[in-house]
Amino acid sequence: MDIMTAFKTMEYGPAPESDAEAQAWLDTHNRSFGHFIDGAFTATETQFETRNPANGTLLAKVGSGSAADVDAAVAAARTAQPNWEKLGGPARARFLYALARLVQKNSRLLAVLETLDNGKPIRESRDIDIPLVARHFYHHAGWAQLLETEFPGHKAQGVAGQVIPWNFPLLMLSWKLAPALAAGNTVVLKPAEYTPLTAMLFAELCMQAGLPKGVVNIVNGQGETGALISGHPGVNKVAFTGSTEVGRVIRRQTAGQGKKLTLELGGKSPFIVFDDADLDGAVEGLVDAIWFNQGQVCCAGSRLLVQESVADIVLAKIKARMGKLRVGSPLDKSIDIGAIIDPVQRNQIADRVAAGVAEGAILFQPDIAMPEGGCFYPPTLLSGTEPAMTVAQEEIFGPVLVSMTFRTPAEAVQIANNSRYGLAASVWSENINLALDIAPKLKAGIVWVNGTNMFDAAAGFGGYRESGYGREGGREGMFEYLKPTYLDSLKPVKLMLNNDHDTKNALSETVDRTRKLYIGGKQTRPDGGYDRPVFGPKGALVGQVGEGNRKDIRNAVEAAANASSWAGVSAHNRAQVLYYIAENLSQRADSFASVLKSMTSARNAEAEVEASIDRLFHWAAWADKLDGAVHNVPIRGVALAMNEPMGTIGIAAPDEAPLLGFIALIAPAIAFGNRVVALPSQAHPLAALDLYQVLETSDLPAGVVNIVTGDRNALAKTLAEHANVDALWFFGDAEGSKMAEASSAGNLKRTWVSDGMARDWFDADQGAGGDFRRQATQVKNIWVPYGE
Ligand code: TAP
Repeated sequence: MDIMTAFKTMEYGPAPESDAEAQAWLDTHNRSFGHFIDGAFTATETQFETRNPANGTLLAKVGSGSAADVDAAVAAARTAQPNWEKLGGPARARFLYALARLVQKNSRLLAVLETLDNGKPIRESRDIDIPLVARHFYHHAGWAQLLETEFPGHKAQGVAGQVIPWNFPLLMLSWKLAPALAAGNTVVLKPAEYTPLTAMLFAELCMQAGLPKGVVNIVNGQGETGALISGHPGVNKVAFTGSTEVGRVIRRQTAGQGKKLTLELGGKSPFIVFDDADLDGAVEGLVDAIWFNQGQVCCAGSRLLVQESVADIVLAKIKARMGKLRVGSPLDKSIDIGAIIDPVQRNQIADRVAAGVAEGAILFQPDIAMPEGGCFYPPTLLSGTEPAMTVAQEEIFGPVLVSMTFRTPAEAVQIANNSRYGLAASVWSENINLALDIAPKLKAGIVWVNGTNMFDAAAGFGGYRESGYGREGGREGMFEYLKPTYLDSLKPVKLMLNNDHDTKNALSETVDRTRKLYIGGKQTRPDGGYDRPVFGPKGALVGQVGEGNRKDIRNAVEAAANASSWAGVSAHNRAQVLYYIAENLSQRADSFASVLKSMTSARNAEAEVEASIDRLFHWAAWADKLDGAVHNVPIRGVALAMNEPMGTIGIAAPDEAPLLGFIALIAPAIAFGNRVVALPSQAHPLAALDLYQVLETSDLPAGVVNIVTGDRNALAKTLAEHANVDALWFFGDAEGSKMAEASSAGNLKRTWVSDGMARDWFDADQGAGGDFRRQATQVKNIWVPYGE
């Protein structure tokens, strides 16, 4: 036999990693864990089992967190929080650094324990998960060090309640803990029920690092325990990673509780291969996209979109490559695909594949050796699928690739965006012009060009649409655990409904006409045909406005959708439009001041108009200055953080400062390329409505700003429920804030609510600070590796 034949026919020998140390560690704990609360391990009454998915053996029993356990953990976190924050960033940085070092020192034990508990190949836990965990603590030690100078005017949220899934157990823990601790929060975290063990080992590392007690609390348990944490009144911030379904439950549960919420949810990420791509490279990328971690990856490239002209070649290459994948013991260092987390999950994968075949997909599974016993599923390809099929729309969360074809770049974008999700996307082309043209058009929080599944602590990770909101990692991730200091000093808003006067009152002289709605660049009669009176401070009727209803909101949202080209207008041109609006408002300043005076007793009407003009100048100035960033990620290449508009934003403007509050909200929204459907102050709507004359003469395209008057909370509810509204800003009463958050759960739109507090709209921070810029945009990270 010659050497070549020997190489080709040689069988793999097993290359197992020893699990002796990890088993010994479990034995030192008698294979029994409770929780880690207030710096100590606690015992629990009820426990559940955690098993090795590769062979079904029992690894340990773990405590099931009760309401009392969660109360104790939250109390410990609350007590510890002020001192932890007072320690200051540099002192916290030392602790984060110590944790990073301890993770590195214990990396092999952590990797083996992770593989035992989760079933992922040791190659991945050893070379990807655990090094990234250390990287996260290092990176955030840096943010702690720089906190005071880089995030002035901000403070910690308080206690963070965090719930994580089982697919990257320790990595998700690090994504949650590191920024929270760096920002000065204390934490109550629940690991997933299937994978609690590395979190328990991490708790030991916290003790070794001398972390003050109560700063990190880990409560084990199932979904109910997670719900006890996210709903707990002592928790100020909830960070959740998991399914979109549970994300929705948590959004509704926490509505109106004044908690900041970030959701990292599911995905059905497209993997787009153009005909000029390096096809072998793309196929190798695909292995990492869909067979990494058995495909149990939220950002898995699970939807292959391949250009029709090369589809047959690519599919043949994929099938050949699938025939070389090795499925087997996760502790074997030469294994590609390990075990599925649990039989429940495996059965779900099998059911979804069967449903796909029933829908007409063509099934391919390679003829490769499968392990006996254990929880395994073969690499699978479903080809010939159509975008509307369930398997092309719904997450399978397993090693199953769904493929379809496209003809033109425009069609690729259309199919890629035909999803309720928007987590990640991969674009493969040797034509950099094409790749960089496609990337911004994809509705996804992360785009990898000629690569896939690249992660780093310096680049934010998170989704668009129903993949959730908020970012983990990078500067943007730090803001998720901070809040502006002024928020603590706000006073509750005074309700000014202004509708309990006698409508028979004679119209005062200031009333000249009934103001209509403003939809799609036109003044429109309300659909219902009714008007509502507007009264002055002494009860005199000072005007009439349209009584908008659901239909008017729907028309306004449609008009906003038709104005989507506004996002593509250059920032310079958007700035110019804002300058025109300011100029035109300034020419009519007197008439706006007199309308303000007619509605309110405010003595500062002139000042409010002046401040409104200034605010327009402010956002005109910002329009072309909200630069993105080039993140320092450890690849040969760049990760570009681009600020993109949210899309259509529903805005309910406040009653206090009825003109300035309205302009303070719509100006930043449109400055950064959004369209708005705005509800002016319910009590004092006239000045905002008079703006349409200003807008019409300022070159603002029709549909970019739409104004609907009426019952604020009822109209805001329609906006919150509308699937084509991408974000909702609500500045009104506490009840309306709760409604806005709860009703937004349908399409998981991002909300920004006032929780019933009134801000000082004249104040530069409260009325025009960094929050406005961040709320008006979402960050997309585009990874572009380079070099031959
Ligand atoms: P989920 O069922 O959503 O579980 C995630 C976590 O939430 C688990 O700890 C779970 O506890 C807990 N939980 C369940 N019901 C809860 C409730 N009502 N309130 C609070 N917590 C609750 O997801 P999974 O099956 O573990 O993970 C798979 C999903 O996560 C996939 O959809 C995947 O796409 C997504 N995922 C997303 C990302 C990012 S970054 N976007 C990352 C990883 C995974 P139990 O463990 O006891 O069920």
